[in-house]
Amino acid sequence: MPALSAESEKKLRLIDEKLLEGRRITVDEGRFLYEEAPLEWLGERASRRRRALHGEEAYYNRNIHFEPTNICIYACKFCAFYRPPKAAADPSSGAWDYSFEDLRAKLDRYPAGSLTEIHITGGVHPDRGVEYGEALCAFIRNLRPEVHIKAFTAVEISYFAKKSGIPVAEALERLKAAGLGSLPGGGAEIFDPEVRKRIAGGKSPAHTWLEVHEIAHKAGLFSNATMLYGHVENFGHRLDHMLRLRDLQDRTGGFRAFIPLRYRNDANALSHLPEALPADDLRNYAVARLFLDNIPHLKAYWAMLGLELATEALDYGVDDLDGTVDDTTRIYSMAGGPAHPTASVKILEDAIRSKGRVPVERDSEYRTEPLKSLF
Ligand code: V47
Ligand code: SF4
Repeated sequence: MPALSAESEKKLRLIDEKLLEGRRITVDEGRFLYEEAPLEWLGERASRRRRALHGEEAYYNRNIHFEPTNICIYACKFCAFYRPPKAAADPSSGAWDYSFEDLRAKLDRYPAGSLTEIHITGGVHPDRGVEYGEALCAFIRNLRPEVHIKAFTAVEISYFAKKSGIPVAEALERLKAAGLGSLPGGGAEIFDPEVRKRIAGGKSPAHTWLEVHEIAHKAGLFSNATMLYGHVENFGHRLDHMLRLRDLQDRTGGFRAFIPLRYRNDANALSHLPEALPADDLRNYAVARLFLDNIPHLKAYWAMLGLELATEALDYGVDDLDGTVDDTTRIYSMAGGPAHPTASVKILEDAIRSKGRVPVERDSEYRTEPLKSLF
């Protein structure tokens, strides 16, 4: 990056003053940070903010994923994971649809107390309404009452409600009663309507995603938020996305973590696009940490990024690496992420220590104290 002009140096100083006083930065200032701030400067400021929030602690959890099906009514261009409903009957198509007994076999591999969370996302299956979601949550709660169920993106929940002919609020209340603990952040992609149309076709629009999360927060469920970046969007679109999240968080306080997801370009309809470079990823984490001043946690999802780069991101505002995962997700491996994402507690703790930080196991709500007495 070329040396900064005197005017840019001045802008940077003013932003720094604002940050030091705990004042919010604007979209224009965020854009300036993306375009002109030196990466080292960003890392230092994002670390300062992270330290104020979490000290030297960096978090992980013991989780697995369950992806019930990859059959999906949508056909997002960035997605290497989905198969269209007509492929369901063709064994060579790579489509899958696991039964509850498959899930039982999976959970049986984990002794009591070895997991705190199951993360569930998958394709939007044409035949499934809220009854399916309720039955799945109830099945898990019955088998493993101690495991937090973080399940169903806003896109899946919106379809459950539509299919069952009920309002989203009722769908969420029913899922919560069946054992749902929180919502993962997926399905957000990029909120800008033009970009969303280009990469995610007919999928639920931004306002639906935001409404589902707002209703969930009001129902006492917390949630995460993702942002898919590094495809056809620009910095303005990223800031628009984060601004909408910041506004919603001001109203509800229900988001726990923000999870930027770098577009991976294997085996999907946008494969001609190059991927973002590691320096872009680090810049993005740092700007997110500074702009999204009201979402407490910033997660580098190592199963998408690789553990090395996720560890590097700890120096750019990140305080959470996600969990052990144990090779239970295929969304990223099918698109070019690590082929068999699995990490032991020791691997995650060593990664965190390698950055001079203190590893802390958390539960899904980022509580750390109860864990010490639970296990
Ligand atoms: O919304 C799909 C992304 C998301 C690709 O809440 C891709 O803790 C990159 O919900 N390249 C679903 N990303 C995953 C999700 C999630 C992941 C990690 C943590 C949490 C959490 C939630 O996966 C989708 C989409 O944005 N995705 N394909 C791809 N080619
Ligand atoms: Fe379906 Fe989700 Fe893939 Fe889009 S990202 S095609 S909604 S599985």
